[in-house]
Formats: sequence, structure tokens, C-alpha cells
Amino acid sequence: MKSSWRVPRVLLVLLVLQDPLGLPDLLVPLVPSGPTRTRARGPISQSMLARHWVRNYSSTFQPTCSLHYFSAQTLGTGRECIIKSLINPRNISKMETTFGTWMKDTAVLNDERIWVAEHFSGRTVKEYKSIASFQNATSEIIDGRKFFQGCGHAVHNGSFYYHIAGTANLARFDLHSRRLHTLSIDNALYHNLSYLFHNSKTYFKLAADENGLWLLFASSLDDSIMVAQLDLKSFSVTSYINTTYPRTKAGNAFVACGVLYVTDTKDARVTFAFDLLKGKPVNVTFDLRSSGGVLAMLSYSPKDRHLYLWDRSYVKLYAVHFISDD
Ligand SMILES: *[C@@H]1O[C@H](CO)[C@@H](O)[C@H](O)[C@H]1NC(C)=O
Ligand SMILES: *[C@@H]1O[C@H](CO)[C@@H](O)[C@H](O)[C@H]1NC(C)=O
Ligand SMILES: *[C@@H]1O[C@H](CO)[C@@H](O)[C@H](O)[C@H]1NC(C)=O
Ligand SMILES: *[C@@H]1O[C@H](CO)[C@@H](O)[C@H](O)[C@H]1NC(C)=O
Ligand SMILES: *[C@@H]1O[C@H](CO)[C@@H](O)[C@H](O)[C@H]1NC(C)=O
Ligand SMILES: *[C@@H]1O[C@H](CO)[C@@H](O)[C@H](O)[C@H]1NC(C)=O
Ligand SMILES: CC(=O)N[C@H]1CO[C@H](CO)[C@@H](O)[C@@H]1O
Repeated sequence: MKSSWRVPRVLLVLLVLQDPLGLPDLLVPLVPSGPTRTRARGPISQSMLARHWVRNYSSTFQPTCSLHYFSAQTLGTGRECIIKSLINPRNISKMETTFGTWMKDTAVLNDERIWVAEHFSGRTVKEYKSIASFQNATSEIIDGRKFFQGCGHAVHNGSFYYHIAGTANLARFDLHSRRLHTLSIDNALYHNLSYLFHNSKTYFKLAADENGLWLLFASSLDDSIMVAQLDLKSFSVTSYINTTYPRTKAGNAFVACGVLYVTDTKDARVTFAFDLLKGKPVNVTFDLRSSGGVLAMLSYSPKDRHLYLWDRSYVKLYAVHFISDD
């Protein structure tokens, strides 16, 4: 069985309680009430966390970044979970197509596979064993059974999620069993060029973060960007959040640590942010890229805390720098 990045609450509580020195430092920026927000810090396994903790704890008694993670899990959070900047941009590969999506599994640790959906429409995805075989173009073709639309797909916990072209349906394609499930979304724009994100010809955008998987779409009633929180056990919508932000002002968007980040229509800057757990806007902006050329895809992975981009035909990574990282 593959391990997941989720850390049992018991372990978190235990580790937080073990450190009397860390807590006062952390209580300052925290919000005492409200829904719990979680954020993983890089690829995390239980044993890694434990080892990391023990080493730091026993050697110096200094609170470390991993403690913020524990406290966010157990106590809720404040501004420390907001993105401050994007750092360390890297080109991974030059692609042949302007449009496309590249993905790693955003939930399963130790799964180094990469999936690539070329163009904004099609029904196959390429699977690569690792970054090395991706750069070496050695892939296997997977038939996702229906045509996808846009560049908003995700691979999460062993399934490929995508918008079924021409319908108001979201697909979950199990990459192992090859079973397909669908979920119909009410009052969503899904055809006739009324895109959620015009630049990438995307109606539905899947966004994974530390809380699970979200679906972004535009309301057919008033063009607002809506966010549906998905329950993956039953493959249903848990709740809908109305950001009131118009799709016409959005280039692309992703979710990190419970906050939706939306770029301007040139995809140059993040100009709007919305706290999905508190249901209100957040005052934060930062640069993404120089304008010009097509940004086909922009997604966050909670597993490695990177942004995945498909930018002017280059597949790229950025590291995400949160306020708490200072
Ligand atoms: C990625 O490649 C593009 C095109 O060659 C280049 O302009 C850019 O500077 C590269 N970016 C990085 C971070 O290497
Ligand atoms: C690239 O793929 C070829 C065969 O497809 C293989 O012989 C070669 O070792 C691979 N190179 C790397 C760096 O993986
Ligand atoms: C992944 O799916 C398995 C069942 O297939 C489930 O037990 C597990 O909780 C899921 N993990 C995440 C992170 O959703
Ligand atoms: C498609 O959009 C056009 C203009 O944007 C509108 O005139 C037309 O009625 C729409 N068609 C459907 C089927 O919604
Ligand atoms: C979203 O909220 C705005 C402002 O409260 C409201 O006017 C609009 O009808 C809402 N849209 C949906 C789809 O709930
Ligand atoms: C948003 O933040 C900026 C700079 O941090 C500040 O100048 C501005 O007044 C803030 N706006 C609101 C509405 O709080
Ligand atoms: C102060 C200290 O020892 N920090 C270490 C905590 O553990 C991380 C991850 O192993 C190290 O990178 C730090 O140097």
C-alpha cells in the first residue's frame, strides 16, 4: 500500500505537547476559532516527521518549521499560512504543445509518476515513471475513456480528475482499476466558450491543497467564480463557496493551504485571494511571471509545496514561500 502525506492527529498532538518552548511562539499569529487548516511542509511521511522532530528537539530545543505544521493542524491558523512569494523557478522540459497539463499525484507520497495531458482537449494521458523518463520521453498511453476539456485536471490519490468535454460533469478515472465515475455540477458554465479561465480554455479546474480537492467553476447564474469542496469518499460536493469574483477578471487560479489565489487576465500577477475556510477575501498580491504567451496551467501540490506550470510551452516548477517560512 502506498502511504499518504496525511499525518494522524494523535501524532501531531503528541508532538506539539512535547514541546513547551514552541507553543508560546506559535500562539501569537494563530486564530483561536474557525475551521482547522492544514498544511504539509514538503514531502512528509510519519517517520520523516518523527525523525526530523527528534533530531531538532533533542539537539537544540528550538522550535522548527515542522512545529508550525503541527500547530496549524491542531489549533487553526492565521496569516502564517499565506503565500509571501514564489521562489526558485525551474524549467523542467520544453513541450511540443502550447496547451497541456502535467501532474504528479497530489496525495500519494513516494509516487514519482508524472501524467501529461497534451492540448486542451483529448482522451488520452501519457504516464511517465519519473521526471527522468519524462525528460527522456518514455511514456505509456492511458485512455481516460471520455474526452477532457481544458487544462484544469488533477491526479489525486490514484485517480485522474477531469472535466468531460461538452457536459457539466466532472470525471474521476481510477488509474488502477480504470473505472470511471462522474459527478454532475449544477449551475456551472461548461460550454459555448463561456470559460472559467479563457486563457487556458478551461471550464472546470481541479485544485488540490492540504485540505483535499476543490473544484473551481464559474456560476451560470452570475459569472462568479465558485469553489466546490469535494468529498472523495462518496465523490460528491460537500459545500459551495461563492467568491463573488467575476471569471472575466481571472487568468488562472490555484488553492494552497485553504486560500484561493487568482491571477490577472495576463497571468502576470496574483491579484485576488480568497480564504475558502473563513469565506472572505485576503489582501495579498504577488508576481507570477512576465506577461505574454499562453499560461496553460497553474497548479499547487501540497505534497511538495510547488506550483506546477505549463507556461509558453515550458513545463516549470516554482517553490512556494509562505509567510511562516521566514
Ligand atoms: C526557461 O526557458 C525559457 C526559454 O528558453 C527561458 O527564457 C527562461 O529564462 C528559462 N527559465 C529558467 C528558470 O531557467
Ligand atoms: C532513455 O530511454 C532509453 C530507451 O527508451 C534508455 O535506453 C535510456 O537509458 C533512457 N535514459 C535515461 C536517462 O533514463
Ligand atoms: C486514498 O484512498 C484510500 C482508499 O483508496 C483511502 O483509504 C485514503 O484515505 C485516501 N487518501 C487520501 C489522502 O485521500
Ligand atoms: C452561446 O453564446 C452566444 C454568445 O456568447 C449566445 O448568443 C448563444 O445563445 C449561446 N448559446 C447557447 C446554446 O447557450
Ligand atoms: C454570489 O454572491 C453575490 C454577492 O453576495 C451574489 O450577488 C450572487 O448572486 C452570488 N452568486 C451565487 C451563484 O450564489
Ligand atoms: C492591502 O495591503 C496593502 C499593502 O500590504 C495595503 O497598502 C492596503 O491598504 C491593504 N488594503 C486593504 C483593503 O486592507
Ligand atoms: C536547528 C536544527 O537542528 N535544525 C535542523 C532541523 O532538521 C532539519 C531537517 O532535518 C534540518 O535541515 C535543520 O538544520
